[in-house]
Amino acid sequence: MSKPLRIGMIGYGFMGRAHSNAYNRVANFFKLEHTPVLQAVCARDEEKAKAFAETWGYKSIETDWRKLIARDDIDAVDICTPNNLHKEIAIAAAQAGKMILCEKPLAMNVAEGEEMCAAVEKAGVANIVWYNYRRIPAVTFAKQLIDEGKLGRIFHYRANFLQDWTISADLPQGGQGLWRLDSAAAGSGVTGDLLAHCIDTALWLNGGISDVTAMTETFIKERKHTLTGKMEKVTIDDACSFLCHFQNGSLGLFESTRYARGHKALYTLEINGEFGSIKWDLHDLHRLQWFDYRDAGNLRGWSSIHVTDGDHPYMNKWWVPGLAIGYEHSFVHQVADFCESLSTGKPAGPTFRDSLETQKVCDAVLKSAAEHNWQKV
Ligand code: SOE
Repeated sequence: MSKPLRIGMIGYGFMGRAHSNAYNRVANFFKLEHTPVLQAVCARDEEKAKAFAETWGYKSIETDWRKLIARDDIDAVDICTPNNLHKEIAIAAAQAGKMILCEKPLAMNVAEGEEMCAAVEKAGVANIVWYNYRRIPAVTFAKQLIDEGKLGRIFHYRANFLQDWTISADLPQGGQGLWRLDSAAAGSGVTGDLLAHCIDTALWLNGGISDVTAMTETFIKERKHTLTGKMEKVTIDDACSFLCHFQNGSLGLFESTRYARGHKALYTLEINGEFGSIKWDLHDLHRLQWFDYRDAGNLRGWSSIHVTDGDHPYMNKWWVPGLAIGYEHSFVHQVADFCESLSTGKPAGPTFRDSLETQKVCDAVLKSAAEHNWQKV
């Protein structure tokens, strides 16, 4: 007998759509005891909330997030707002005893993240952060291979997240869709928006980071602010690169920018170990590039594993072997794992506590870039 997990979604942008799609799809493909029900969506603009509810099948709307949290027909709150609202909403939701699914990054900074962790842990409510790339089957498969020791000792971890959508100086900052350029709403630029994804995956695959040294740049110094109509200083990082040491002794190299002409969402990672290496690329997301030094010398070479077999992570839930799935499925997998965790009682990561570690790396990266030095995490 299925138990409804009544979702109250706050926010309705790009991520609101990705999450709603996942809630709608999951029960068609995964056998779950707890299944999401789209109970209410909340947006300040009533017409927009109604239109969103109609498109995605939410049963009702709210225009004040406090009212949504107070409702006793909501089990879980999904926070899809700009980052500056995560803390207040999450703490209020935890105090109201709601489970929480929070968009990434967890918070504006570590101090906020710590308060959020304390709130969910005190309330004892299930919580998760939407670092979705862990649940792309090829990335999950990489985790399996590493945990099985297939790469041996790890020497290098390299990741990039490259985009090019903010190169025009005419692009304003602030407001709908453009809050990512406004540090008052986003906290940081590419560090919290893009590198946070790379860091979450890295911590999951390769363990903790002990120290970092970083550089950031803001290429366009002033942009018109959508809300004030005035030219205002841009205080987000447009680009950020950092070096780090992992606790396992390996070296890390990370780069992210929104100024890499030609790249829309090129998230790549490469890990080099004692016995082999793996490479993955979001533009070719169902493939894992694999090199095994232990293969016979005359056969040794990079192979491209099509991660679409029934014995690859999540794939037996979808189509027949060989048929690929895409970006949106990572969100479906996250919902499936979250629902499953409610049955098993074993938390699905990344929890708020896990994501606080990512936040600590982000804060250390930004501090290092500001002070031109190495920072301990
Ligand atoms: C920014 O363009 C963005 O949408 C991020 O906010 C997402 O987290 C990332 O997955 C794709 O790029």
